[in-house]
Amino acid sequence: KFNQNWWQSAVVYQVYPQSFKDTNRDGIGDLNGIIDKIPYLKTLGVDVLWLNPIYASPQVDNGYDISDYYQLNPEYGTINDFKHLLQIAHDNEIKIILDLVVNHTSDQHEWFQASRKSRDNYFSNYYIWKDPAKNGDLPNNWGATFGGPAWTYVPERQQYYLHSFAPQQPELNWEEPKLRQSIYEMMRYWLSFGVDGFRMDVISLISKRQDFPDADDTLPYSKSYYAGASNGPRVHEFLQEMNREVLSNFNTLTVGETPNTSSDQAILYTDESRHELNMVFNFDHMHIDYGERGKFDNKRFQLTDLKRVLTEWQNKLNDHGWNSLYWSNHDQPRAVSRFGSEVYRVESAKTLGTVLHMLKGTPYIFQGEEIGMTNAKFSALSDYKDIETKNIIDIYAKEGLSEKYIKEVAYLRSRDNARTPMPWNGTPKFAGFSDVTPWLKMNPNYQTINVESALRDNHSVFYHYQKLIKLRHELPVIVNGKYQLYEPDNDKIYTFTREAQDGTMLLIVASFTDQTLWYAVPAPLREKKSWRVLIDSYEQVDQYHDDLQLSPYQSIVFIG
Ligand code: TEU
Ligand code: CA
Repeated sequence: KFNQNWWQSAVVYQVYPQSFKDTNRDGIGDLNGIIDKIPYLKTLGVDVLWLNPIYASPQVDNGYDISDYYQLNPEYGTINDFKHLLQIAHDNEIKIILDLVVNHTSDQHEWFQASRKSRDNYFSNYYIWKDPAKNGDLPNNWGATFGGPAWTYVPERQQYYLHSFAPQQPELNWEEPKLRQSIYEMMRYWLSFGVDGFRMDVISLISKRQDFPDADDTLPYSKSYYAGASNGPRVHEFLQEMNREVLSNFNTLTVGETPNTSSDQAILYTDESRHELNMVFNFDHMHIDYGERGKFDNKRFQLTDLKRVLTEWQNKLNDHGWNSLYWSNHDQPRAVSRFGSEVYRVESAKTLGTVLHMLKGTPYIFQGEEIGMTNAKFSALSDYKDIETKNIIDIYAKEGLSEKYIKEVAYLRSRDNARTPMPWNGTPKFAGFSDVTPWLKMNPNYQTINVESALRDNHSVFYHYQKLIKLRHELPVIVNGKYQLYEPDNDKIYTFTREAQDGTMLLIVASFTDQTLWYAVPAPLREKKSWRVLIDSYEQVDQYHDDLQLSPYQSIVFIG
């Protein structure tokens, strides 16, 4: 062990439970399916699994609408199945973290069912209620992420409740001390049960400005609640309290999902001396291809922008705080389709892996990324199941945009691209995921892109990821080395170094183009003549040269 915190040298693998592996033939992935695949994950070499929400839920937003924090979704299995999964994972030295969704619950949660009844019962204050404005209007101008206003009226209370997402996801009121204690109690329950930490959903939104200010027009309507909800006045106080009351008593990994959070604010969340979270998910590199209409657009990113935002976060969180590293998750398109190339699929998947895993921070692999899965080309708009995509399809159709364009942006950006079931093999119906029709369509390319073929091919993306993970476990410079960017304006090649205190250096040269080209290593780095090849995505180069011939999407890491 060369690092004081285990989570700094760990690699996390994100499992989307409903799409991982179905064992009881209902077309929905389950806990026993995850148990079945522990040997696979062990072969890959990951240290931690993050499971998206597995709790009881009406599934309006695929489990991010929880109706009971203490019950599991019966479709995924029983509490004993979960105990069994934890046991087997731990036996294999794999930790498990759960999603913690405490900015909102489902409207079916008993707290909300009680809260909505009257203004003076035990749970009245568990949610955010506001009187109508003077003219009977909405309390303010905030819109919700999945469409419509962020306020919904309840006649019993003659008040509106706040919801940043769907109306079925009412916002919890963190100003209420009883609510906070209820949350901490629930967290202690799961940590005592044996889970190893939490990924905290939209944790940057839990503290609202109590004046609930109108948003100005710099924010898109669907995100206008940021005006009074993101990084609010008490968010750090609440997290420090949570840390004192819960986290400090357990050996956990905590990662906060923090929309609308700058790198400066991220330091406040993750600086160890502040006792809040271990790391946060930053969104800046997710926004470099947003267009005029936001996420659902066909704009392609620029490599120079990617380098700029990744470098900013690497530098800002070098001395204080810690980064989390990701290309994709259940809310984002597939990495290859978005930041690489579907033509050079294997090549670009490997290079994306290399770049991410050579950065400073804790890498997160989203299921299927390790076999280079792509976005899913669905034949009909009705194949999409995700609430966000359906809402956008509706809005764009009303705006009069063509079906062709709507299909294109859904293909480029829908959350369902990441959510298609894991293709374990190439057999028809249904790729080893299930024997019955899955809850969401398979990616139609499962006959070529699947786990079985990746495991059969020594040069697959899978084995490249396996090597990257192993390197992180062996080389302290990958965990601790200081990052430096070279040639910020080069729009084809991403070159950076990592330098450990003992002088060990890594030089990473990664091509983001489909051309073959000659690349002159920057002058200051040529001096250091003792470079050896650590890993080459093409497995061809065996020696360092000042001038490198790079094939499409090739990346090479040198050590010296
Ligand atoms: O996502 C939070 C979030 O900020 C979303 O608006 C996200 O940006 C969007 O999905 C991208 O288009 C989290 C969860 O990861 C997401 O799955 C949930 O739907 C959301 O919270 C509500 O719980
Ligand atoms: Ca099942």
